[in-house]
Amino acid sequence: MYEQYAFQVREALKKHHRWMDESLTLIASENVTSNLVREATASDFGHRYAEGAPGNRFYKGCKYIDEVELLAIDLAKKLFEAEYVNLLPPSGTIANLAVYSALAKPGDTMMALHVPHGGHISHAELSAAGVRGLKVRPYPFDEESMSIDVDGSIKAVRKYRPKILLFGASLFLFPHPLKELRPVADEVGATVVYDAAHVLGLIAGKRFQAPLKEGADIVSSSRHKTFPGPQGGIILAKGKYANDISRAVFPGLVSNHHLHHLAGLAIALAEMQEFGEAYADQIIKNAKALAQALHERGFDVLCADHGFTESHQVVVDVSAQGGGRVVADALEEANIILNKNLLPWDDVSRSRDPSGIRLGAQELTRVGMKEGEMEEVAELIKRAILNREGKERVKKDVIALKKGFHRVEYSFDRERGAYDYVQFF
Ligand code: DSN
Repeated sequence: MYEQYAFQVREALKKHHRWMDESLTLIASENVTSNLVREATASDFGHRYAEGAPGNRFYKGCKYIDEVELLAIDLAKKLFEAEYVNLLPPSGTIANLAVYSALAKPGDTMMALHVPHGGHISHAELSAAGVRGLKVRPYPFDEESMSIDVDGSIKAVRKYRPKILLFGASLFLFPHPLKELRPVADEVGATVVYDAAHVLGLIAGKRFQAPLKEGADIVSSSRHKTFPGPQGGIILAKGKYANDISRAVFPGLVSNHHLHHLAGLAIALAEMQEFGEAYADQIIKNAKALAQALHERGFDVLCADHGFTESHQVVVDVSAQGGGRVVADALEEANIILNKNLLPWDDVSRSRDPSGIRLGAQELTRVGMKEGEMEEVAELIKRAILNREGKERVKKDVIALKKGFHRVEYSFDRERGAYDYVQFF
């Protein structure tokens, strides 16, 4: 009697796959994993428990899980040049909460970016920072260059004497001033934390910035945005934070980590060792090309005087076209998938109807698109939004453009016979 529901789910998955297959996927926080990674995430590891550390588990049956976890730790330490690695958090937000728990107690102050300036919700009192009882003070921010105001922040740090200086963002166009603000962190005894969720793949590819070398003590992150792993979290740190972070994660916030995702992560780490530099390079080239092409077609792309972007992201003020909600809805009808986004001048209460849209080039780059295709993507967006052409006509051309791009590049799949990432059922 209930079998129909099982098949309903399967049908929905099939339809979703087909839709994504025929879409230009530009959400800046997503990516596609290779088939090798997907095979690992569908493995028996996903049925098992392995609380504790490799070689010292509370469960039996962990021989091969230990092998994979040790390999993943080793690969992560090498790739990110980190003294300590924790791969257990199931998400970036839990990774952040674990770091807050390790470093601060309720009532302590943290400085972070205000959400409309790009801060992630887990940096805010309404989310993980508030769960830990932290008071959050925003960095002064320069809206024109979309950058943290260094002089203003030095003054603010001296005034508020935070326990944690948190860098990193969800709206993240340019590197953050770690070198510039590290001295004032030392002056007030603050620990410097960097949320690398959006740019972890660019960091792995030695592009953007190297937070642990530029002044961060701890990097906290998800691992499925520009870093193309299965969903989950990761913490990288200097050795002296190892015990506090380990305890905060287990037994603090995580009981069993997700072992199938751990196996997929190990493979993604190997992929990024091999292909990360080429991948990160192309992501940034594509983001710049997309920004330029949208700008030339009349869109108000942020930071035109600053080269638009140094990351995977492109941010556009679409208030003249009806705002982020209207534009994202219209584009979805044409199979162009991106998200509406608060811009720095939006009040946070406008999060459901903000002024902007945010585009990420990382996923289309992963399936092989280059600068030429970014021009075509910009033209399709223009036709749908500025020309107000019929969505069905634009969609037809979106599907035609996407047809040639079904293989996950920058992975070992190609050497193994390059099968199609959408053919899963
Ligand atoms: N909220 C996600 C984003 O930036 O899209 C990150 O968790």
